[in-house]
Amino acid sequence: MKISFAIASAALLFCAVDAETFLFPIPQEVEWTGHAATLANDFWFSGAQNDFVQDAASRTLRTIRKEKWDPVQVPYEKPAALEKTGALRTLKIDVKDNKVQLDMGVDESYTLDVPASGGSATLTAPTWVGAIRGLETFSQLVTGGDEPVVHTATIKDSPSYGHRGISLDTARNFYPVADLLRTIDAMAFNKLNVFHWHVTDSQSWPFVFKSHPELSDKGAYSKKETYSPQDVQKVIKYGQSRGVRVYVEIDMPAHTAVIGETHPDVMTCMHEFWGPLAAEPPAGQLSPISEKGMQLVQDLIKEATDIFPDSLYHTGGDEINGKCWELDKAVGDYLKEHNLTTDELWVQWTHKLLDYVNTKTKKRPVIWEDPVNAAESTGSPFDKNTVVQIWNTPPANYTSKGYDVIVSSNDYFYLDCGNGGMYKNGVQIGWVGNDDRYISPTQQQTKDDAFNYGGIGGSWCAPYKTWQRLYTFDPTYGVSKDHTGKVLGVEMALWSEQSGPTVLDSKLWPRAAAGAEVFWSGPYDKNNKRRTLAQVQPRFNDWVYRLQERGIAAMPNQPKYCAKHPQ
Ligand code: CP6
Repeated sequence: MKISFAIASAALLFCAVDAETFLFPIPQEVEWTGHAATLANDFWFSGAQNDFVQDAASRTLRTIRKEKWDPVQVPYEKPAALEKTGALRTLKIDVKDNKVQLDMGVDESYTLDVPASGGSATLTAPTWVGAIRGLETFSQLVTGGDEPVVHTATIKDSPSYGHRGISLDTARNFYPVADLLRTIDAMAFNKLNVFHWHVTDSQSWPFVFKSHPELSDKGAYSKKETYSPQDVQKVIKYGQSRGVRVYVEIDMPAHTAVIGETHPDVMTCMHEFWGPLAAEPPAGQLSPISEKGMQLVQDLIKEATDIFPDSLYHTGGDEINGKCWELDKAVGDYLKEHNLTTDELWVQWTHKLLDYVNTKTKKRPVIWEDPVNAAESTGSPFDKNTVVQIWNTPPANYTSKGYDVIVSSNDYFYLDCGNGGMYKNGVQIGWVGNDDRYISPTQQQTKDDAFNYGGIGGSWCAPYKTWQRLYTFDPTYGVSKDHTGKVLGVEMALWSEQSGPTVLDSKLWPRAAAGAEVFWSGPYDKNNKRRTLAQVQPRFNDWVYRLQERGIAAMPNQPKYCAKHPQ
């Protein structure tokens, strides 16, 4: 008994070479059987109790019937060399909880058992969301194009981080709904699960609010470049059925100049000369002392939080400009009268906004790190229920103060880097590498990888963030052991000053896939070793072809020559 067990597991080990894994992101545990099953003509799924799972099953079937894909660079055994052991007829789906809300903390784990003998496979998951992740993996087990085979294996999988997102700015340039939906598809292929919709900014207001239609009437680039309530529902539902949460950010009090087109009385510093007054033109910031302004803010939050089912709501809060308020007559007088600094006034205003979210909506607020920093340094910290989205500083800054965080370090995850500097009226408005900081001092452990693989350059947007650079990130780097749970996850950001629908896919993919693997599979392997770039490279190259095959216009990683001559 013992001996035959030992032989069996030795055989399993023999077949379970890492190199055979062409799955992406790599599952936590895979045991290959070394056999492939053919796909029966009448292959079908059974047991799906939930509409989303049924939809996912139909999509999976379409994908595996249509897809013409074989790994070319990952060394693997071609099906002909494997002993084909029969046809796979069914995938039995067994889900415990078909009703759970798609939300923070939902269990996404699954077990997929595709027996060497074919016949019937099983996908077991505690929740329907896990089943959707498992179906994605199942689709990836199929190779062979016209004569598809299923590589048989037992897979146990679960995410390393619960919040694995992409944040998209749809205000600087507009993206049609179809582009958002395709992005959600690609996210689901990569097991990403949060779409952070940065839907408004100073330059345009595409989101149609029923309570304030004037904002998009006057503030959208055009009537066409808006998101109607129906559009928004479509995006939310599309995400839901793919296990992708959609949550929204209405950025305030900065990044709001466009509100001035219809509500000039609640704004400050709406000046043509924007240089010292805003991070980029146009200038204009909500007044922190206007009661009408606070009422407008609350109307918008009320409506936005009613529309989006997710339990997170993003309150924005980044990049406020103190001068903008100091130079405003009413605000300037107020500051003097109450003996306040602009930071203190900003923090007071933000407390009001967060109180509103906490008491009048059922949401948990997310906020950019800037106001949290101001709140902590002025001795008026926010409720620790507030989630901090970090873009500038190390996560430990906030985890050590008791906050949960979402990490979006700009020197790893800002994917927008585009056409070099932008100029207005002869003044450079950023987006060019102008200092020689090559990598965050908080991320020294990845410096060698960055050097070796071309991650050197300036700051902010520049340099272009290579997939290798994203891949070398550890979300909990520098966070003390007992605080790692405070890192809820990571978001990669596509700001759109120099991005738009024509470049959406190629800016996101395949780089966001590199991040996706780190967030799902974790930066470390089973032996607690860093997954190296050399290990992942062939599998990543293959995955790019598969994404392209599935209709994502991912940027090529290499000449096709390399795929034809893999060694
Ligand atoms: N827009 C908004 C932006 C940025 C932020 N907020 C941004 C800042 C610096 C860089 C890239 C983007 N364009 N609303 C900061 C979170 Cl390098």
